[in-house]
Amino acid sequence: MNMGGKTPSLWQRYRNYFSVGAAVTPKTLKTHIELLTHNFNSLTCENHMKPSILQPKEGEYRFKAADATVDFAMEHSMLIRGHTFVWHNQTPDWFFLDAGQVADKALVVDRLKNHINKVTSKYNQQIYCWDVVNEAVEDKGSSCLRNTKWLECLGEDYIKIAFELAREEDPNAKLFYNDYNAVVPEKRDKIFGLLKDLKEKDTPIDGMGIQGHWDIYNFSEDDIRKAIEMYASLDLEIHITELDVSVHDWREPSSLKVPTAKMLELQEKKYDEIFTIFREYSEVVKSVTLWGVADDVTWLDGFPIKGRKNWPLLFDEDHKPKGSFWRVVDFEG
Ligand code: HAH
Repeated sequence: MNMGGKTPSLWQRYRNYFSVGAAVTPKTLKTHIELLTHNFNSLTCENHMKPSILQPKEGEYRFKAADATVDFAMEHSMLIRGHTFVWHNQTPDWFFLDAGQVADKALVVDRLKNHINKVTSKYNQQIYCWDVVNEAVEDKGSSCLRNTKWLECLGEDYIKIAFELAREEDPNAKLFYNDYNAVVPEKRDKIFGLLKDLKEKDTPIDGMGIQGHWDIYNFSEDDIRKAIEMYASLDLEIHITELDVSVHDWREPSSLKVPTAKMLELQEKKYDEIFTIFREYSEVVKSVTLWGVADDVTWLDGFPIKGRKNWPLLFDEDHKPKGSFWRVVDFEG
């Protein structure tokens, strides 16, 4: 594509389809400014809006890093996706304890309400949607809900309760359920069942967040299509919330310091296919967020294998557009 020497802007390329976001850390907000402002019109805090950071001790709120992200987004007219209120990780134990014992339901609900109230009243004009509940569904086996402290303290209704509190506290925000492996048939069917049940019980839920932590090997276009169609059939908006495409098979060890040509070639093909599907479904897919900005800073360097370098994003370690980037912006229209 000839752009007269200028790299096209991702978000402008997609302005007729969906918003294009990136997850940021307090560091990348400073080190990746050019890429961020040129390519993205939505931000998610990778960690800094999680309960363990916003309220590490009861009543002690730490808004500094979240504020910096919100200020940056406002300055550059970007949207912000809020991530997250109810999750089994990065949530301090005090939420669930009362004098060393498991707290009763009323107390935990009250704490969740206070947390949501404090955060949404601070940012209510700025954060347009929230991942209210993250990763509540069990990957394998017959049980639907993951065994978590939320489930233990609040019972099976906890997801509905969380959405109701969020709606009450921030009536204007779009409220999402968010999960990984959300296109894998076994888990997809469970998530679908959960969402259907929530809708039937008039739960105020607006959307489904498909995380999209995918890789270059295990991939089915049909699974992605089918999942989008199923969730959308429940009258839910779809966001792709945490997209990255790992160049490694899940737990395959690697000591590579640079990606192989083959890896990059497969990755380009995947990104091309994925974004082609998203464009096809842009009636329902309203936002696509990459889980990071460029390959120099990615959570996948530490997950699921610590120290295994990965290159899952659209910009390389020097912040240059990769082949995958060019494939994503190269389409008619
Ligand atoms: C996500 N979990 C979380 O939603 C996000 O908050 C975190 O920063 C990184 C990833 C993904 C995940 C997974 O893909 C497989 C197993 C557990 C968790």
